[in-house]
Amino acid sequence: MDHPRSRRLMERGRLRIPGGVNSPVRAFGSVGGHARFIREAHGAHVTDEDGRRYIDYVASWGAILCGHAHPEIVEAVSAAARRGTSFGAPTAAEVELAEGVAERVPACEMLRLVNSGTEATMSALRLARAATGRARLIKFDGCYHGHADALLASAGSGVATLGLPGTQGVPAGAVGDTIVVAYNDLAAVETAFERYPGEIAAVIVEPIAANMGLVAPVEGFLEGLRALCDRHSGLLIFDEVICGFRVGPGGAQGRLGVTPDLSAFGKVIGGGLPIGAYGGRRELMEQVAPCGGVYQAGTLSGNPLATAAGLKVLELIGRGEVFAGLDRISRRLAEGMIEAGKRAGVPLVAQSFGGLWGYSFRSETARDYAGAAAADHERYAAFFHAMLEEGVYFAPSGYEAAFVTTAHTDAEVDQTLEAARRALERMD
Ligand code: HOZ
Repeated sequence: MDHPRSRRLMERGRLRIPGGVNSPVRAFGSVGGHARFIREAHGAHVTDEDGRRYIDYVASWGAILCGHAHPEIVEAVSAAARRGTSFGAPTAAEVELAEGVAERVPACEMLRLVNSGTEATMSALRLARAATGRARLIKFDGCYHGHADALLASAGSGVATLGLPGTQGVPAGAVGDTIVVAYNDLAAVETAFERYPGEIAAVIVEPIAANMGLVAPVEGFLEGLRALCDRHSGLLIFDEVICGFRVGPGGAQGRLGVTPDLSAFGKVIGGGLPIGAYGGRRELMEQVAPCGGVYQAGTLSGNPLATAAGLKVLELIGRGEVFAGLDRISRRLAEGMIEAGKRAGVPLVAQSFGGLWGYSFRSETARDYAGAAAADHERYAAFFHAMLEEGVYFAPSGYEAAFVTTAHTDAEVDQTLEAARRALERMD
């Protein structure tokens, strides 16, 4: 099926915007074909410029938890806009949002709002380095923590999608203190701590990895990281930009029962508007300027539209059994996909946590980047296009996760699984 308006927009976009997109994965580079330009989105659906409507499992890469254009969020943002879109001065809503997060995530006694997940992880790392007086950092192969230089070593998401060995423009010195080990490999973390005694400031981890497809922590992994950080006086940073307030009301740390020293958030807490946040214990956060000497600032930080949306999301997830509902819907999808794979004789694994789920074309669940990379990404591309034709919009890369919102119902699940069965049965 042709998409002339999207096609023309892409051609025009490419003349003025690198690749025609403002974030690389959106260009459909690894799945082929051309991106769909989205005109509008409501509930569980997005509609492209050619008028085709899709069930959406991208959900703005996890930023949308309550469905697109949720009327109460739209109203909260509209009301905030009528009062002014940016003041560059503190507002009541910023205090309320910090209080709202602290109430739900006790490890975040204090919180600093920024504009993106990248800013949140970058700032948390700066704080960890200052607080420990150490420079080195351990990160995991395939985890993506935004595009700050020090964190762009062996990153997942777009870096993995494009198969970039490293990122041009990042000098060796910027990643010289970044130690990369395999996800779920506690022994490698221990070895790194022993190799650099007293030098490792922090271990940064996605507690549920969602930038190499979906890779769950094996039992004991996060607890082991906690213990190693304690033993070696390093800080544990949870990057909850994707999983925060998506897998449970207390973040992934609440659901998984492991408490980090610092946490980074984004996406859900902005209700679809640009936001990020990092937080932790008072004695750590008070090292951030103006209380302490760790400088970090931003003109639009704590933006009134983003905080209005974020506060409304926190209110909405406080009503009723939101996460039980998300768990049920995403479990149905994951189990249904596994079943569809079996019926079609296609190796397929899938798993789910609240509003986060994922599937991958391989016969065993991946536990690290090597496993995620070994999946059949060509098959992912073929399935992705078959599903697009069926009216289902997944991420245009097998290195991303899938999302559901509170607007996804059994009807969307049924439709998706029927489409998946047809698409898989057509595959060899
Ligand atoms: N690669 C990011 C998601 N893991 C952002 C993708 C986008 O916004 O295009």
